[in-house]
Amino acid sequence: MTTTADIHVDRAPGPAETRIASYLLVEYLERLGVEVVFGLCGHTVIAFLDALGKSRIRFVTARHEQVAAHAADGYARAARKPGVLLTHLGPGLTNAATGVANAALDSIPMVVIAGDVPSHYYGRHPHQEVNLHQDADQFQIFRPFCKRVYRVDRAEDLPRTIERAFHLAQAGRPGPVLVDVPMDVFSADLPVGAFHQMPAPMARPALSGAAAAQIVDALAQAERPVIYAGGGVIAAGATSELVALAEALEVPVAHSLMAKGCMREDHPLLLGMTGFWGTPIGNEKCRTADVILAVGTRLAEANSSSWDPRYTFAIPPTRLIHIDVDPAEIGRNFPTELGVVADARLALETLSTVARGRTGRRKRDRLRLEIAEARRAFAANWRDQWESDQYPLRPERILSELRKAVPEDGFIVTDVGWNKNGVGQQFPITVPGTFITPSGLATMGFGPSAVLGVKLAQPHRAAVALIGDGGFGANPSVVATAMEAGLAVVWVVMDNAGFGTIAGLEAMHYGTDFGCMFECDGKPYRVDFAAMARAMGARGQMITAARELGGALREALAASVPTVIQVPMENAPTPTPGHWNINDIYRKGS
Ligand SMILES: Cc1ncc(C[n+]2csc(CCOP(=O)(O)OP(=O)(O)O)c2C)c(N)n1
Repeated sequence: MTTTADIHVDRAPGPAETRIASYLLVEYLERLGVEVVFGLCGHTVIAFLDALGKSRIRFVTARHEQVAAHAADGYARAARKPGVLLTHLGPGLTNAATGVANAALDSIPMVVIAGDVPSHYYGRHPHQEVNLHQDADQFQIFRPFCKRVYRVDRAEDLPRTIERAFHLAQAGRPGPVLVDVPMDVFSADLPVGAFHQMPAPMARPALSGAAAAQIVDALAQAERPVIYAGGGVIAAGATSELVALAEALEVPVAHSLMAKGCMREDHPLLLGMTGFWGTPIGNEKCRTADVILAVGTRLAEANSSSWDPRYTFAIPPTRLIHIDVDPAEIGRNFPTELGVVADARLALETLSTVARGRTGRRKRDRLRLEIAEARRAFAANWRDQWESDQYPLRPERILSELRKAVPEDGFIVTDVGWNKNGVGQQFPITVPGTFITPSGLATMGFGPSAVLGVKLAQPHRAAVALIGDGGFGANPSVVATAMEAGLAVVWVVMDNAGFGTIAGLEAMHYGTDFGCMFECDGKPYRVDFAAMARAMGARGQMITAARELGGALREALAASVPTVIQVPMENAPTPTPGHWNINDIYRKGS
């Protein structure tokens, strides 16, 4: 008698042998090295979930698809591999859209697998389908921000489409790809060998020797050169190459928000962040540079002071050399003397090798001293605040306690608001990749969720989300998800009882904070997030004096369950050495 065991032992599959697509798909994901899928269920994806449940892949179920998407984004940043997100159709997909768009604008590799209505209902407008103006149209919702949106209309296209998705999410400039799968496709039969094609190993584009020599010449001969690093430098793992180039030619380094951590905070050639919330020396050195080498950056508005030549970049007369993996980034906002499409690590590696072999460059004897003095002078603005005992706390005191408590290799994940702007400007980061922030879309609600993925990717390192009460309130269900997933993350809620950054902006221009503060019966309204965390089974502590914060942080970092630390805070603005031209637009009427 033939047993089932006999069938599976040492037998090559016959040509007609088939299995259900979702089981083959999950095995393929395992072979791709996928270790975790983030998502939320729906009737369109339970065939896939059954297969996931029988696999080695972990499934982290969130209570809102935006949380799952940000967690997948955080995971991708900390694990340095694509995040994988699973969503139901219609409302699941639209809920996820913000999180996926956030990943897209920060060039984070992600594959989104979404269930859809059965393919044979095409044109009949079934339950939960997005179809108002086109039939079977839900995947189009992701079109403006995904590198590709695929709808799989035939089961036999699923293997090829998934392979394309993983290839495209990582190739060139990384980003999300959507694979929209009608639910009958998950349950269709496919030949057992259908998922045979793996994504091709890719050699990244390098810098030619001639271009490298030209760039090193320009930097060496310049009187006031600057290297301007963007998030592409961190994403490409190019920070040691960046430091090597800067040191070989004695060129100072300024950076975007996304590139914070590209050089140790105490490196004598580091100018800091540029733009509206940047540092005065960063803005000044960039504005007065004769040559700027920009690498892996969009030269985005916030970091470029709205491209106004009076503040951060005056190009021309500054000559710009721009290296980016995406040709679309080159020459968009500034005239560019030389554009190079290359991987940041390969380019900086070649440049540093050429630079080290070069003799003769302009002397820049006073440079390190000048940087040290300027950075000291700017830091003097908040030195007292770092020690301040006031209650509600000064935001700077929160930063200083955090810096003391979190190990250098711990992750600081921010949201938007004082947390992002203050950390970008004032918080020392020494290990590349430990600062994680939503830059391009600047999504309120990113930080509390992204930290889940970060901790999952690096379970042995500290992971702290520094966020406002607005950002935390956007989706407090993250605490329940962390409990279920066993993730001992820490949320530090900077609580100013409102959307403080916008309240401050409105107060500055209109003398009111209407619509920006949390109020109940005309009084400030504070949610007790610490008590809420305890109700969810997590730890929660409300800080009642500045001196409590350090101990609370250390206990939270040592705990094996997640902790919310709520810190009542003064709504004080972050210093703004740069410019944002929205401030020229507001007009007050009667
Ligand atoms: C989803 C989303 N909605 C609105 C905004 C606009 N916005 C930018 S900062 C901010 C306030 C954030 O408040 P909070 O999290 O409490 O931080 P704070 O500004 O008080 O430091 C808002 C609403 C945004 N960035 N994202």
